[in-house]
Amino acid sequence: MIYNDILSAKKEGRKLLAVLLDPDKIDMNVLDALILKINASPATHVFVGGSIVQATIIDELIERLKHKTTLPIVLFPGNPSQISNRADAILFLTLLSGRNPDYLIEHQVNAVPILKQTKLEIISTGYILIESGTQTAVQRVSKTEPLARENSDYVLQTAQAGEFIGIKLIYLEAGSGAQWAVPLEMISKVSQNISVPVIVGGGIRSKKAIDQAYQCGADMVVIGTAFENDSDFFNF
Ligand code: 1GP
Repeated sequence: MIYNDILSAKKEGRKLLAVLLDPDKIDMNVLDALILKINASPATHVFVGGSIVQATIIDELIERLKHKTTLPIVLFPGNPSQISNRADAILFLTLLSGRNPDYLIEHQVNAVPILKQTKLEIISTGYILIESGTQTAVQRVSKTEPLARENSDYVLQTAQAGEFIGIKLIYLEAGSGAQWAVPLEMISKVSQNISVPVIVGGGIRSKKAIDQAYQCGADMVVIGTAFENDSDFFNF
């Protein structure tokens, strides 16, 4: 089970790295070469998702990934149309930082009949969007405001509320291509004061930034744009 492995990794201090593939941005003609690079990289998981993606492209992408990599494929969906039976698991997201009922419960309810047709492992995830300099796609699509960078106490309070509700992971998100990544001090505060694993993503563009996030307590780091822009990004 993917979640149990994330828990074991946290316990053992084994840091995890997810490569995020956005089907809208991937050039399917070079996919095989990209997968080879992912296999040669330190990545431990492949996340698949984006804000607007069509389901048919997702199925094809995952099918091809499954043939060429043994890494777990985890859906990171923007909405219920992005569910594919071919993946291994799904981050079942609740946008805890926002106050838009569609992203707090409406999409989740609509996803149930689709999920019931699949064997996907469902991993309940509290998704917390943090202000990152410019408006990001998540903000635009979800019509919600991110939480302030300066207020890590409130971010922690939000993560703790998620934990009390019963979520299994906290995802601190600056947004894809973010100008500023999640503040390191915020990662420390949250990871030291909750017991579920912490994923951090958005605007992380260097090995140094990955390592700093780990040192501050991130259990998993997500890399999207840096690998999209440079398929040799992981040659460090
Ligand atoms: C976005 O956290 C992910 O949801 C990854 O962000 O594209 O900035 O790496 P980047």
